[in-house]
Amino acid sequence: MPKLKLAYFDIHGGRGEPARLAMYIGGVDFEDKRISFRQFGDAHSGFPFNRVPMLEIDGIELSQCNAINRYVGKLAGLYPTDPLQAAFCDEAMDAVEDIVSKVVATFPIENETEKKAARQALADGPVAVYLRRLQALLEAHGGEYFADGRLTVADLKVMVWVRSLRSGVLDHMPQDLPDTLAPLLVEHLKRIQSLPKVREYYDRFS
Ligand SMILES: N[C@@H](CCC(=O)N[C@@H](CS)C(=O)NCC(=O)O)C(=O)O
Repeated sequence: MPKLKLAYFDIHGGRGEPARLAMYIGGVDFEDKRISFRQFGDAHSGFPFNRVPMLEIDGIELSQCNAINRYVGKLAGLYPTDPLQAAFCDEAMDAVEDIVSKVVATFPIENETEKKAARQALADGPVAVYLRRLQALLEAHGGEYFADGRLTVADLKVMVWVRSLRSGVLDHMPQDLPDTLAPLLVEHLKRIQSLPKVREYYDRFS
């Protein structure tokens, strides 16, 4: 097994969290390098594309969260071997990436009125579209998991996003959007969160 080090913010969410979770669940040994926003600010030019997450594999730097998710998913046994199931897994992960990028684009807005308008437009438009479509994908693939009829990195990525929407960390984004628009995603979230290894992972931080 290569020596792995994942660098990402010290938060329970975001683009690096699914890979951390996948490696924990799959018993893949890795160094969990958590960095503060300040440390990132000082050192961002040291990361590929000036961004995180970054996974070091025997010293080789790998960027792009879904590439990292696929790689660690394979090591952890949480990525389908069947090409079509792998495509379903990618579809869900890339959809989350689309919508996360749109939400993150509102972070730098300093004017509160403008931020509120931008977030409300997202809630009424793309966020609603992505929640509904992800729920439809879940249903189309049996209702329990996004691919392969079992837990994959896609479930972890969707779970992390839905949890962050419901957490209230995003000002002006109604927290109840997943519950009202995509209740099956909320059931999915609760199911994934109740898995023993996932509970164990989060218990370490409380
Ligand atoms: N396409 C990249 C996006 C990475 C990204 O934008 N990461 C954010 C944190 S979640 C970041 O490093 N932002 C710092 C910045 O924009 O300066 C990926 O999929 O990993």
